[in-house]
Amino acid sequence: MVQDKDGDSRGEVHRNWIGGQWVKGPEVIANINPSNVAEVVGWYAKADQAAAQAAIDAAAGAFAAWAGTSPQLRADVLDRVGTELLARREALGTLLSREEGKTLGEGIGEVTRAGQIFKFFAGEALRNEGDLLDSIRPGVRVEVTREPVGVIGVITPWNFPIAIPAWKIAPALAFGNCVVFKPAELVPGSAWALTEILSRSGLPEGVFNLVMGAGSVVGEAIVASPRVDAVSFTGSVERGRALAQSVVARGGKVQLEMGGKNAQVIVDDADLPRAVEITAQSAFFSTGQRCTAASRIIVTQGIYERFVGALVERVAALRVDDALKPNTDIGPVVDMRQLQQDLDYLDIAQREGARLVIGGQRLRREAEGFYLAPALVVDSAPQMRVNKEEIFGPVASVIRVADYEEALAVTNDTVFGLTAGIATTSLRLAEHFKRHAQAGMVMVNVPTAGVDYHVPFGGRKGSSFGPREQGRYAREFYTTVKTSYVAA
Ligand code: UN1
Repeated sequence: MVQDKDGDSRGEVHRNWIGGQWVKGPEVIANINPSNVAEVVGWYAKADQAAAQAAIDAAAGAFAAWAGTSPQLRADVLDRVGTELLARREALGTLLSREEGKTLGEGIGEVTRAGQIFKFFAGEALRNEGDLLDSIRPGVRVEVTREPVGVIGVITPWNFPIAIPAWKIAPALAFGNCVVFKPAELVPGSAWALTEILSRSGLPEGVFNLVMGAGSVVGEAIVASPRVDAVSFTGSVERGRALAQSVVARGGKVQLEMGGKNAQVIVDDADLPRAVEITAQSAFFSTGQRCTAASRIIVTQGIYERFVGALVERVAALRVDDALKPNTDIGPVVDMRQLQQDLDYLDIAQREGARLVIGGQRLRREAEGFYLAPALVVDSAPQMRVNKEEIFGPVASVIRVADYEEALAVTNDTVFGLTAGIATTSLRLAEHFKRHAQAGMVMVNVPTAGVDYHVPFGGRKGSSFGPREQGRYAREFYTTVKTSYVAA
């Protein structure tokens, strides 16, 4: 590798973006490719507490001017970012797949989604409409308008390295907020690439800032700062709950997207090949590393044997390999910690009496990586830990139930409520499930994961907290309401 301008023999170190400057960090992190652990995708500067503070100050300083800009200016910036993401989706998708391990098709798809999100919110900047009413007092009018919130802390997970940042950053900027962005430490590459595009998009200094680093340092600084008006977080339940307490305690606004233990119900009248495809996609694609993935497959007894037989055949045919190889269906698990968690849950399931029918072993491929054969567990009971706790890997368990009523009861027997899916040809059951599944998103004959960007995203119970993300509903979190009374 070349000697870079930092005098660093590792190659170029990608810096943090603070107040319109590329800023070095006291430490450097290596971004490792989970398909080939010998490969460093890039080196990234790690921000410390002082850097996080500088980013927050820059954002706070830029807010008044940015909040007052023309919506046309904000729309133009977001539109340019969207255009560049779409134009470079192959290169950026490759980077994403190299650092996260999802397949190239999924990586390019995710960058495409990020581009579309920026374009969508470019339009939303121009559609920030309000209400005008007559007051109950004669001669007085009432206006209800939306104003930006201020500085938004954006804290994102590793499993969607560009789409989740996009669906928080784009609406934040569209409505006139400033942003301090802390991506997951495992995937700084896509975050940095997005920042580099934003740095050339026409944003004034300080409006958008990137601080890569540890949650316990950088995340903590964002959460604790009274200058950060709102925090949007996607990640674990444990971290989300703790973060919310700190933010709320100091009067900040918070939005959380956390875990799932999503059910995919298959009833007797389901179209079998379609049900199998939907389940394979929901449970195993993106290596099962989606909060929307289905991990409880609830099957009524009339179709049980045929369905499980066909699903096992489908899982056996899934090709697990390097994320960039053209025929790969399932890439590696993101890192060793996550792989160990997947393996531990498979042990737990078997100790609790469930039966592993396929997968679950580490796989050797050309290069050393975190490869795990997609695993299916059967004879599992709703109370087992494998059916209660989020695993976040290519691991699914099958629960046999007598009928639809029991399937619905098991679906709702969880502390989570993000997505719930049913495969059925019955309009009656589809309608009933749609109304009674306790989830923020219900899927009828489509996978539980893989959502659209122009409609609300979010869950109930322990899965989410605060207003919905995405689509027109995103405005709720990224704006604050003002009611004005005017007498002429
Ligand atoms: C999707 O399924 O398309 O962390 C998106 C997650 C979710 C995003 C899922 N917040 O997996």
